[in-house]
Amino acid sequence: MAAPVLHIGNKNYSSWSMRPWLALKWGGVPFEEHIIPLGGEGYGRSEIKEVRAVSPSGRVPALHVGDAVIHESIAICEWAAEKTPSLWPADPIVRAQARAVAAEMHAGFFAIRRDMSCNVRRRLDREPDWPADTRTDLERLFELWGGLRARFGGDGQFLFGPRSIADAMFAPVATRLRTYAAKTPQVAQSYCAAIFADAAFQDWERAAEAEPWTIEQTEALYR
Ligand SMILES: N[C@@H](CCC(=O)N[C@@H](CS)C(=O)NCC(=O)O)C(=O)O
Repeated sequence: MAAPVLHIGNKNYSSWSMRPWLALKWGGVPFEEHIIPLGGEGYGRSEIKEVRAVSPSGRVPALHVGDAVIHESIAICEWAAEKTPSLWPADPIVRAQARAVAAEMHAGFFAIRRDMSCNVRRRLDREPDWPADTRTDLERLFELWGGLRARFGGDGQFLFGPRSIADAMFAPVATRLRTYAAKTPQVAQSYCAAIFADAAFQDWERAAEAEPWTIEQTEALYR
């Protein structure tokens, strides 16, 4: 069978695409990627024609495996873990906790997602003055990362020690903290540094930096 194809958005802007892309890379699962530049006609309404053609939700990422289509970032990460179970922690209870925080990221942190739009290559000089709900999200994020590192980090550098899908889910958030110059506690800083030092993350980042496309509404934030 031909290699699965992961349809993704621009690497600079598509945080949801980064997550399964990292999980597949970390899991050593072979795949091809196909980038659909986001922005333009239909963007923000799940109505980009090229996305609709490959994804039933009108959103990327979507993984094509033979004639099956798997959409939703977390489902693609789970598919990667079917191939490479070590993408989740081995202990069933710890694994459930890793799934819980991955689900929390997938279903929550709305204010961070609203106010800190993913823009991998951008760097603000000064942190914006966040509304209360964004500050609450940031506090929860730092509490969550700090708690997991203290309880499960052990000798590893990631949330549950070695890299897991939980880290794939939070990796784009690390870039958002960097983009928007967010004041970050020490434990979160060293966690972000571990993400930024990861070889697969760096491949993604280099590609994001080299992309020719810009999404003006994201670039205009806090200008
Ligand atoms: N819940 C979806 C979210 C996917 C999503 O929102 N993707 C964005 C790109 S990061 C998208 O396709 N946007 C197209 C649009 O807004 O029209 C997932 O986890 O995969």
